[in-house]
Amino acid sequence: MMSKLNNNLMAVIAAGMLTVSGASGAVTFSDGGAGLQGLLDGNPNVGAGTVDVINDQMGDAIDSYWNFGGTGGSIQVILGENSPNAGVNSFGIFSGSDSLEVFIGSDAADYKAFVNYAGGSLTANVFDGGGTFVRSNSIAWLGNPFGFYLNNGSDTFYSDSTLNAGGFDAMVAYQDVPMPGESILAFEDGIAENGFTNTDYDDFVVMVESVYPVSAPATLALLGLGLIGLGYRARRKAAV
Ligand SMILES: [Ca+2]
Ligand SMILES: [Ca+2]
Repeated sequence: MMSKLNNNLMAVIAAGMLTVSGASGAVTFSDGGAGLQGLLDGNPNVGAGTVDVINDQMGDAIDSYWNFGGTGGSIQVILGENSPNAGVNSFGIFSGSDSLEVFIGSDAADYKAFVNYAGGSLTANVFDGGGTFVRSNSIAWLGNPFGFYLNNGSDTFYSDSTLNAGGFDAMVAYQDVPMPGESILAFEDGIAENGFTNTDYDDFVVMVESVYPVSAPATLALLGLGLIGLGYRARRKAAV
């Protein structure tokens, strides 16, 4: 009886560790991170040395879904696009089957979008680098939480890796850089370029503000249960 209980606990521990390990794995850059690092270091909104593209990664379990801050608004700035798809890339927010396009291919780096959720509607107001209003886009919206997507004209990549072909991690995120409340989202649109062989994650990069990643309570609960199980196992062995 006790042996069977231990076996069950160990199975839970293994499942929990697999979940945590797979979910928190960092993306691997085909260029060692040089492309994205250079883009961020060279952008005045970020600044050289502010972000370490390898060590500052938020982790895939954390960057899948997001909430608006208390004000219900967010500001988004295009930091750069290093992709042959830059002219057609479309970036936006999704929740379930709903989606709101924020930036389109003709938008230049330094464009900004103010996204507001009010009265059951989500609205993106887009401005050019000089602060001139460009357009507004609005849809009915059920609210938090939401994910981010990038469409390259033929394929759509989601911040939730489980929605991507092969579970591909198409977006790496960095939090609290350079200011608290700001995050950087860096997309890979490599399917159209070279299959998955080009993973430089500098194809579409934006800074977001006043949006916060949703934690992963299910994953943390599994880890907690696993740790409890390990402690129990250790005591049993010590007793013998
Ligand atoms: Ca990710
Ligand atoms: Ca790429």
